Amino acid sequence: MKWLILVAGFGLSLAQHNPHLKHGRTSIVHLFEWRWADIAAECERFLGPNGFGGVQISPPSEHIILNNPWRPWYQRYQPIGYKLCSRSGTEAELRDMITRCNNVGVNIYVDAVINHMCGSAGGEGTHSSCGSWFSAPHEDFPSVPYSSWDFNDNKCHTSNGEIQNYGDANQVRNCRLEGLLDLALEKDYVRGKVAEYMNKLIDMGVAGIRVDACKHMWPGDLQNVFGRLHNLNTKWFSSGSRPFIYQEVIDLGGEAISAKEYFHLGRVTEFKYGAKLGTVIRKWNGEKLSYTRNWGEGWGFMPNGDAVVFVDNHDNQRGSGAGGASILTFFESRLYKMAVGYMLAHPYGVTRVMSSYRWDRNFVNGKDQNYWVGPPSNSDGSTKPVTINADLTCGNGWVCEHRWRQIKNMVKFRNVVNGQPHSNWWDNQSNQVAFGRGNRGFIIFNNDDWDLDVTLNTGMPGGTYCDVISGQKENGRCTGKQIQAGGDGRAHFKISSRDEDPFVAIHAESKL
Ligand code: QV4
Ligand code: CA
Repeated sequence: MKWLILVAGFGLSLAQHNPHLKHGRTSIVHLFEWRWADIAAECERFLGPNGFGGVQISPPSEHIILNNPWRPWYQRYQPIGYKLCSRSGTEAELRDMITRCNNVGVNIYVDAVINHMCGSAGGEGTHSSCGSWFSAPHEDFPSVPYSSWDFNDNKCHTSNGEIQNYGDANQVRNCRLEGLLDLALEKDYVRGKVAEYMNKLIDMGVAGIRVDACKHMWPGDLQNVFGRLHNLNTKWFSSGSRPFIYQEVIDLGGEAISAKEYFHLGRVTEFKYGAKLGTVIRKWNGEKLSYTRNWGEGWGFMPNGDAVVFVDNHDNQRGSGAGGASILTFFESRLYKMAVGYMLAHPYGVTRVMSSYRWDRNFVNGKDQNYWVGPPSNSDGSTKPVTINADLTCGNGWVCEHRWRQIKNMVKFRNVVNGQPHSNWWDNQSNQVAFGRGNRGFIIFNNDDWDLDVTLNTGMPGGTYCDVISGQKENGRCTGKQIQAGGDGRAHFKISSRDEDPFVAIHAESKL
């Protein structure tokens, strides 16, 4: 009996850790600031056919509209209410997107901003994405409705009501983050409104939620809210499925609040992952790829079953959030592709791929003055559509890292090797390393300044394989390098340190 209760409790706490990915898919892509109509089309024409498991969307809730600076991306992290019209589109477009993506086996994960509403200096009026009236100075948001009773002002004891010291857990959770009006999630009423918002989305068919700014909310309050959530819509998910929860908590160590306080509620973003991987690939601080033999928990990362991992996110790719200068982004594409390739080949964590838009960086004293710049937009502030060029790259200022051949093919690699162990490790005690995933895949990197020339046991069945980095298998032929594995699984690899992409990856389905 005791044992049964234990098992039941364990099952309950792990339920929200499952992303419910379909058809053996393994990765999520963050289509940052994309319009719902473009995401729907991308699910059907690209993500479904290429084995992507899900999309993290930008916050769908009604948000403030800011003029100074002009229409920054971060206005969407300042909610005005829970109506579903946003810079990405209308509620009808959102619903259409969820339906169409689900119908091709691609899940939708919502970015939910529930710690706060807009900033205290947000003014009063109808400058909001659905046109709802609100008053920041009076903490009045009639479209929810929330009034000043629903905010934390009395619980915060700093001089100006702001978080001043991240060493004090009470401040971090009860005071304002950058002036953002802090919701009193201890109140049954507030919890009910937040859960109602999330349940509307769950009923529409989303598979889970990225919960923004969890460090700034008490785990007990979150537990209450998550406990109120419906099971996933049985039109697309098996009955009894709990929504996938992944919580944004930045924990690089040294603060009052640590990620592990949230593990029982769902997964947590592992920010050490991208910060360390960037440091290793850049060879900073004496780091070497050969030191990553025990990558994952061996590097002090959170337990595998609790982690969501990524090379960069929408904050740290523009220098805020966590990780600092070591974070790799599309701006340094050669190193970036290696980092994403490493992440997708390695078994640790649920992987999230970033997909960005371009902006002009302008560093002054190490800070990008243009970090605020919003998505490609027309003069009326509406977001430009994602156009697709003849070579399948994106136009109109959209980077579409997820469409880069090397990244797209590594997303597939991860699906093909899913469930296989990390195996057949090799390194040169410097920056040349290789590892396999059982007998289903093998990858090898040369991040040294000299050429790699080595014969290794890949663990793969004998045959000719197509490298999915320099090319790919198309109509049974290989457009890139070919790798011969003998009957004993041994194969010869040569990678020049000057190659466009100094790594090679083969898998069971790239066999010719
Ligand atoms: C300014 C001043 C304040 C002042 C305030 C009021 O800086 O000192 O009190 O005016 O007058 C924007 C502006 C910020 C402004 C604030 C309120 O950048 O200068 O404060 O609005 O008007 C994003 C952006 C923020 C942005 C916010 C809201 O990154 O710059 O603030 O959206 O628009 C921590 C957290 C972590 C967080 C990370 C960035 O622990 O949770 O910082 N990450 C998430 C999201 C992130 C988002 C938020 C949280 C907030 O990923 O994108 O912040 O929702 O580490
Ligand atoms: Ca808070």
